[in-house]
Amino acid sequence: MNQEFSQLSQEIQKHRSFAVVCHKKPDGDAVGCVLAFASYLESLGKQVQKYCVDEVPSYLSFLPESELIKKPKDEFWQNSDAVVMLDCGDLGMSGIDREELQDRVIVNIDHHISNSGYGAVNLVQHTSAATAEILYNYFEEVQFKIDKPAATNLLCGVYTDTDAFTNLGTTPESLRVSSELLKLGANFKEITAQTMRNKSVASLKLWGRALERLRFDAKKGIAVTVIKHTDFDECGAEPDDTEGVANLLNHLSDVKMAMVLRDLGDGMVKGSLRTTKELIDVSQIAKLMGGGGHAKAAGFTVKGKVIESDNRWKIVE
Ligand SMILES: [Mn+2]
Repeated sequence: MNQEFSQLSQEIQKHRSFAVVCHKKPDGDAVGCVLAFASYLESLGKQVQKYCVDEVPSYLSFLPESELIKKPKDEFWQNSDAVVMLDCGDLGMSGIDREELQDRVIVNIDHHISNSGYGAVNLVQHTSAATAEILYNYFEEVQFKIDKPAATNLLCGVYTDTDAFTNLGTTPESLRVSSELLKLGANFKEITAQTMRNKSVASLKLWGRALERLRFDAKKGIAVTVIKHTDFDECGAEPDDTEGVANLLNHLSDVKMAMVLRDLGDGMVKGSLRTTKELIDVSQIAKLMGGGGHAKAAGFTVKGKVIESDNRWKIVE
């Protein structure tokens, strides 16, 4: 067995009770992994509780047993032997106070390139499209029998982290794993319906405004649009619906970088940057603006307001 897998399996044998945690603002990979890994630990007769500092978003509530994910700080949390961190690039991503994590055995399973290996045991593979892909391979090695609910949970992770198998994270391995999970009975229909075909009329109205205001600088290859704070009320949309706009702009051809500027209405402007180009790292641009993020998706918040001049959007003081 691969050394990292056997270290993980040995570490798990040492403990009796586990808190299984994912990152704050959980996505499909985070929630799917918590549920799948908890079911694996339960199959070994361990005591398990699933945690996240934030609620599971409603579009992921179809995932089997997602309603059992709690906020940390209960008695089980205080007394569990080990904490399994899933899909957390660093301890901060979990949203849990560092002090609360001190002196605890931490098991770190993740695919973020920035992961520093903060656990007592680390299973970090940054070439994996999703943490769920790593879990699948681990389960195969330790011969954990993946049932239908676990297959759905894991496939949801790979499917959402690859943006429905369209982003550059998608590899032959992620497709192989997905194919195996389908064979095991993952509910693909439900996954696509809930995670991709899940838009509200309100969010599409918001997208309509953003598309109408889209400006394209052909020389620089940059597409920019604006969402005003009054749009949310007028469309009945939620601030979360803005993320969808940024991803939508990734579908434009001949665009090197797409940017959504959100006028927050309190003198601040929030920018979301996206690219699909292999050689472009938008986190560097976000950093120049005092923000940060990933190479393909990043953001910043600055003081100012957005105005239009010369058919372009500008942030002014
Ligand atoms: Mn992930």
